[in-house]
Amino acid sequence: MAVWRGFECLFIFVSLFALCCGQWGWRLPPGYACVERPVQAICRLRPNPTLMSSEYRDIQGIVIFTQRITCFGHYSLQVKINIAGLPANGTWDYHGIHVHESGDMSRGCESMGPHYNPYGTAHGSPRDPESRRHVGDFGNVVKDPFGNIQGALFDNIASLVGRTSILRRGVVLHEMQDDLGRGINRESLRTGNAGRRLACCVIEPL
Ligand SMILES: *[C@@H]1O[C@H](CO)[C@@H](O)[C@H](O)[C@H]1NC(C)=O
Ligand SMILES: [Cu+2]
Ligand SMILES: [Zn+2]
Repeated sequence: MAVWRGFECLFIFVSLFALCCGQWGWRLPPGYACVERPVQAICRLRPNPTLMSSEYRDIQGIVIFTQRITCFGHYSLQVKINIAGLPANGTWDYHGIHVHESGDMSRGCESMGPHYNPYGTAHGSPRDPESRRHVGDFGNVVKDPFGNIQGALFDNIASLVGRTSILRRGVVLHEMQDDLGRGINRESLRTGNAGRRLACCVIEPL
């Protein structure tokens, strides 16, 4: 009986510890209850005003971020992308899309800075490990022949919570395909040669 009581106590102790202190160094933002809940954010894409070419002036879009948070940490970030108004020129085209460092749109998409890169790593693919990509590297989305982009992706590195949160930073849609760090020049490991910034927005909590 005494032995069984011991195990029971240990079990209860371990359960309580897991419930209250299970975040293992990851601190819950203030006001967050220790229950699973979704956190959401939204970004409303607008055409880059500093871009001179008229073919990209009608871009409109929404990016919705959803992430489930528990006291043990967070689940991967779901990113839903819905964009219209790109050239309806009959071709399928890849366009790089990233989270950039700053939510500053005072000079259009140019003031949003480089890819969000809190760990000082090289540019890469969203499927690369944390040490070989930027936090902001979402890779490419595909534009259909009618000028629409519809997609959803999951990311295990970018997050809406914690010290390296992407909240209030920028989303930038590019003119060219992101080479995911596999290009032949130095720029490949900085920007993926994704070219000009067509549209952008600030990630706002929802
Ligand atoms: C079609 O539009 C895309 C931009 O989405 C552009 O990159 C591509 O060069 C255009 N293709 C043609 C054939 O004009
Ligand atoms: Cu970018
Ligand atoms: Zn990058």
